[in-house]
Amino acid sequence: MSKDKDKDAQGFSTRAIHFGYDPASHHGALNPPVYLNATYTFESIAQGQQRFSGEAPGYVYARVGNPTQSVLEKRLASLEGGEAAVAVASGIGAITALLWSFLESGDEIVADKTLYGCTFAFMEHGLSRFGIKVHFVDLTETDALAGAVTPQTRFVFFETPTNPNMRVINIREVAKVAHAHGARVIVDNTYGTPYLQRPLECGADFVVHSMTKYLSGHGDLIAGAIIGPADDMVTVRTVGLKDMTGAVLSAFDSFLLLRGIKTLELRMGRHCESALVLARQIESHPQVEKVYYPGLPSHPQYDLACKQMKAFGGMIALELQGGYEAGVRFMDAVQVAQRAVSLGDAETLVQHPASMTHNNYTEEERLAHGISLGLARISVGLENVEDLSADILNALDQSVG
Ligand code: 4LM
Repeated sequence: MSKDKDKDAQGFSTRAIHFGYDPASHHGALNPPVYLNATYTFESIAQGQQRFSGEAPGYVYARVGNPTQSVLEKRLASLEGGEAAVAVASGIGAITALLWSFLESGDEIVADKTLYGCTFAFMEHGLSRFGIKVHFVDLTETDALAGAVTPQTRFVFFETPTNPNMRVINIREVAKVAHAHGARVIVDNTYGTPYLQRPLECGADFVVHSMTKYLSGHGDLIAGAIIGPADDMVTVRTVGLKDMTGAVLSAFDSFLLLRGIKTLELRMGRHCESALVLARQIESHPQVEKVYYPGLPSHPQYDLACKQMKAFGGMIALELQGGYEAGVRFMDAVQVAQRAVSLGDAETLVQHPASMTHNNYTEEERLAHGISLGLARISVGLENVEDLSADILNALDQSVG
């Protein structure tokens, strides 16, 4: 462990490839072995009792932890600059395990007005059934936060950039206001990834991820993570994960994530470069009404994005002049890009948020939360940018009715 602490000073990819694993302790195996165990043996009943009570270290049962998963958790904590991490079975599993660990009936949350559809459904329609109130405000206006926080506010929750409309929220400013009112800050860093931004270093208390996306990078698994203070992560593991959600990540998916994370820096570099090229081309296309990409000077939070993010990510949203019908024609016309939800894969993906990822908002909620019917979303993949550009520009030409 002390060896790993020294490694904190190493670069992002060096840590993404090595941190938290010592081959010498595993027969020299270059990659962490996949421990396919549901349960673990004890040398004596006394030893088992000590492990269960937390007096002695060691594994007891794989719903609580697994050695392959532990390597992944150490690596995630290092990359996000946090004390500890808990890996779980999905992004929604991460958000629910964290919140179920700490919330009580009567508590309140302030959340940004734009959230991934199932996160919104959990907060608006799920938590409200258990006496927890969620206030949705526009967190790009920090003043709105001060007006929504009450003595009952336990958490402030947001994505940045937001899914799907790419609003960028000032993590430092929100953390300042939240902390002044005794609330803790959770940032969903799925779009950003720890390579582009590290919310904990900007004052956030917790980071959550859908690791299904860029961290996996290959569209072959569903996973999530929570990163934060070590004592809180013990609570999340023993309450939110073990008892309240059971959302355990498999050892094999932990292995695949360790494999994917090794190339996160390389992949993000390519995603960001290609997305910036495409965003500029899309913005100057005559059929396009509006492009939402934080790397364009026309983006309302461009200056903030330049300061808060290392680059601007691989996600673009756009609205066409012909509205919804034109958007559908555009998405139906792509040939290299694939029509699918999810994001962060090698393949470029296009989808229609209003009817797909954000369809659990009612129409009124969707409009109130700033997600238009005509919005189309692109997750820019790793294909050659010339091919993507030809495909997207051709599809934009085809969007004319
Ligand atoms: C999608 N997103 O947008 P799991 N947080 C953010 C997300 O975008 C997602 C989740 C959490 C999409 C899924 C179909 C910012 C998911 C939830 O799907 O539970 O790993 O993550 O296309």
